[in-house]
Amino acid sequence: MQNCRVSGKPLHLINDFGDQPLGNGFIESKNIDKEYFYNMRTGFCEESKMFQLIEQPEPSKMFHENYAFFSSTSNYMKEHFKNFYSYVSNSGYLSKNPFIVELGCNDGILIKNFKENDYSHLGIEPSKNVAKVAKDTGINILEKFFDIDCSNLVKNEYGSADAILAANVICHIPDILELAEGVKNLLKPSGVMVFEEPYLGDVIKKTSYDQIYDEHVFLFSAISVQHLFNKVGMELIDLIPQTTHGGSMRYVLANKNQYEIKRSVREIIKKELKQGLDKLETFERFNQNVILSKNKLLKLLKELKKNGKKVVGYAATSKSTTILNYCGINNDLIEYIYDTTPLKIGKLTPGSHIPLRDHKFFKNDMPEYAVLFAWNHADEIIEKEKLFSSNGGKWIFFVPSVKIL
Ligand code: DWN
Repeated sequence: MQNCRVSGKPLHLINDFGDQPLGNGFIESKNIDKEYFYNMRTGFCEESKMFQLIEQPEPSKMFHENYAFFSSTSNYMKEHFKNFYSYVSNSGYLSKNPFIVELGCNDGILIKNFKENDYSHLGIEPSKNVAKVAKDTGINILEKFFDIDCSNLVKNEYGSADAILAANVICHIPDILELAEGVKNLLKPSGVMVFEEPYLGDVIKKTSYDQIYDEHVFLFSAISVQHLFNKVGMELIDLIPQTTHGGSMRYVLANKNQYEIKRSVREIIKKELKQGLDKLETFERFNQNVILSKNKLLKLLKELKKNGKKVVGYAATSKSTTILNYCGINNDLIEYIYDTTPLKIGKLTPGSHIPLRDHKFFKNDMPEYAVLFAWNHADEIIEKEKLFSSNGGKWIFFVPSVKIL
């Protein structure tokens, strides 16, 4: 069993999701006998307070020239990243001609805002296909995983950074100590690191266990991020909760004693202590809630099937892979899943092998029920698919609880 990636101490086992395929391992039917599985379990470290996967597939298995997730599929997220840009550019932390680096920039949804406003910038992205989309729009791209060597390369070729940014990326990096060292190495002494990720406090509160899959090695709290970056002489200077991805946190970090620490840091850490994000019992309770949630969803889908209802899924998210495989849901219970991503359409969902259909057919097929796997984009999707509801179609949610809308 892998020890904590921050403290090196043994982990306490929290969840056992059994054998799981890659969250984004959408597969052609001819390849299913070669499908890759690993044992997905989570653990909690009482020293670093880090909630993490115990084992994880090699990053190169997940992030490559056929990476299936393109960030710019959601209009809401495009707007969100414009606001992220405005926050950084007006933060007062940047020098006169700042150099901005984004880790894991995907198709450029965030960094394009810096490019369009003539900032000196660099996006670092290891998945070639999504990096190409960013490159084709004129964004400066380095196709690499970020580590110490990469931080030295960028420092030597471009200089030190005023700001290192990341969105839904840092929790994907297993060698998290090396990441923190690389950030420290690449930042100017007065530089800031600003990143946001799905927030552990929300995952626990909403039992959104689908945020756990191969790519998410960690689910962070302010307490665990503080502990991690303190190890390299950095500290949290601000924390800003976000509504994205079902509840995220924006972490702002700098070298120790460079900037005033905002009140939010004290207040949010206090809330986390009250929620018990530093306590093993909280995670043990979370596991009980995960089991209850699984049983309720399965019961509902089996009842609908028994009553002859047509049930489909909407949005083949990475998150849905955990739900489908852990609950044992296949195309007997969910006929199809509709999605917008050309690279996924025509394939099967990882492990559960439910066929993926172009979302354009959703309206014509007129199912009676649709499980909304992208519950984090609910407002955008429900608005887009108004016709489904007005024709009597019903959405099934499983976060924060299993219910029919
Ligand atoms: O951290 C990660 C997050 C940010 O994005 C990655 N590891 C991978 C990915 O996770 P996800 O797949 O769970 O992300 P989303 O944004 O919740 O879902 C994206 C999927 O949903 C895509 O397959 C497209 C689909 N979708 C759709 O079919 N119609 C999304 C929207 C907004 C829609 O209207």
